[in-house]
Amino acid sequence: MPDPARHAALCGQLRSLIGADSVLTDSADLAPALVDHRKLYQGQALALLLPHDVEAVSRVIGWCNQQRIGVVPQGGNTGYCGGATPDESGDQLVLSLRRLNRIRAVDAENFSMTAEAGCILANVQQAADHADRFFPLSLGSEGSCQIGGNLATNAGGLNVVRYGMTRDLVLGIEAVLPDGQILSNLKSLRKDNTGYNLKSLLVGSEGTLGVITAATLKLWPRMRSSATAFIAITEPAAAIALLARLRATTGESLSSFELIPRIGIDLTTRYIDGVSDPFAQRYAWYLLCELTSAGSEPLQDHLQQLLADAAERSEVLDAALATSERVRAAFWKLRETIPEAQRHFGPSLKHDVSVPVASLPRFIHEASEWVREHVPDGVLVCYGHAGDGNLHFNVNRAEGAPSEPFLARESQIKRAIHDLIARYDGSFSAEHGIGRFKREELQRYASPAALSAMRAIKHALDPNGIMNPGKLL
Ligand code: FAD
Ligand code: 2HG
Ligand code: ZN
Repeated sequence: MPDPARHAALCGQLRSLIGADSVLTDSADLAPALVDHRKLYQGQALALLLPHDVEAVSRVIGWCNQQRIGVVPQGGNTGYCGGATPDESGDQLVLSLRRLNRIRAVDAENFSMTAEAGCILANVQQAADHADRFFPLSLGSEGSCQIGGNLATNAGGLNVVRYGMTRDLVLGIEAVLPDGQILSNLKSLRKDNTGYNLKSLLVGSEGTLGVITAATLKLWPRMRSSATAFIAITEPAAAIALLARLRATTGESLSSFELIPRIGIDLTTRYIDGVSDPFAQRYAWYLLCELTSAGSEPLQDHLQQLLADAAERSEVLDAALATSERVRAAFWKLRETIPEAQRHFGPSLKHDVSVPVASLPRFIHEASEWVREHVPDGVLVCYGHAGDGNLHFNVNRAEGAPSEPFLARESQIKRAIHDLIARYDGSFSAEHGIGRFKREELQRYASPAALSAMRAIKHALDPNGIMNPGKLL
């Protein structure tokens, strides 16, 4: 049971530690921070903390460690696994990074930038652009997720096929460790083999090993030419054949390769304003593919030639090349709003899975057959980052079907899909992380050696278990 007198005393101490304006306890202020983006979890909290700088974060975490109070770091709260939501006890603190939102430096010559954790991803991209540089991390949530949240989840997104996940985009990190110490390593070095790689350990640790407060990020030259195509294909196997040829012939310029099913177009054209089908005819599967370059290669000609060859092999059925920035943006809007359209359509079960790229068609076939046979009240909405072997193998409730019996079978459906993924040597969490949502999955599918190493790391850095308790492990 929460003890109001104790809570009031603790909040009083917090106010003297980081300032009264940084400790919110009013229920209206707290409400948005207590529920996750998918509305799977509704938590309670002692207070919402809004520190102004890394020193204040350090004071709070050191104090929480002494008091044995759990802290839940929160970025843009767009995560899919309930990682940024406090538990139901009302004893935890939510620590929002939103006031740490300064771009500290952009070094165009060194192709690097130092940004505080609370910077919105779109603002980081924009700051790079202003310096004639490019920061490649791109997600549908980029207008609200924070770079600290991207680092903490090791976010993937739309450009991984070329640039890698968030971990591959980081040169240095600043973080507050669970005992309150500030780990400050914002060096912008490309080479630095000095001991264990703490930066890589903190990236993807989902707030369980410390609070990321800033990072030095890699930048690339600004892209000057691009070729974007919306392509209708016969089947997923054609996507993988085309992917291999694109990679082999375009060198490094392939930056996105997204698979979209027919239902992705049906849902977005139905629910999202301004989305239209690029073709007059209906097809079963589509690709959204983009080549980019900092130089002036004739990417459009190259892509057109490749698509013509693929059409001769009967892999490609139709293709629309973006002839203007407006058309390109429309293609991307269709892809990026599939999650939102899915939400309008009704409840869904999400499976963020990956398999080796070459196994993708076989997995889609086998898993789709399973869904067809075993989930008659569900509709498969399977799309994603095919260039990385990452599918959002989601199942929506079929129109008109009752929600309750559909949702009641979530764990049975999840088990079947994740067991199949394990047989493919795949991952049950390709890019969204573990949080609270996939904790049991980690226990089931991770090897005993991996689990005991993870527990040992957690215990060594956070012996009192104050950082994001109940998440990941
Ligand atoms: P939050 O949701 O606030 O937090 C996520 C986790 O990180 C929590 O465990 C939290 O405790 C921890 N955390 C946050 N900030 C810090 C910090 N500074 N220090 C330590 N821990 C911290 N994800 C992808 O990978 N690829 C996609 O393509 C993608 N597309 C999306 C599209 C939409 C429309 C939406 C809604 C989400 C999408 N996501 C995607 C999921 C989500 O946006 C990412 O996981 C994102 O990286 C989360 O960032 P955030 O700032 O919202 O973090
Ligand atoms: C995407 O790729 C996101 O659009 C969200 O990762 C996926 O909602 C989903 O399942
Ligand atoms: Zn995704």
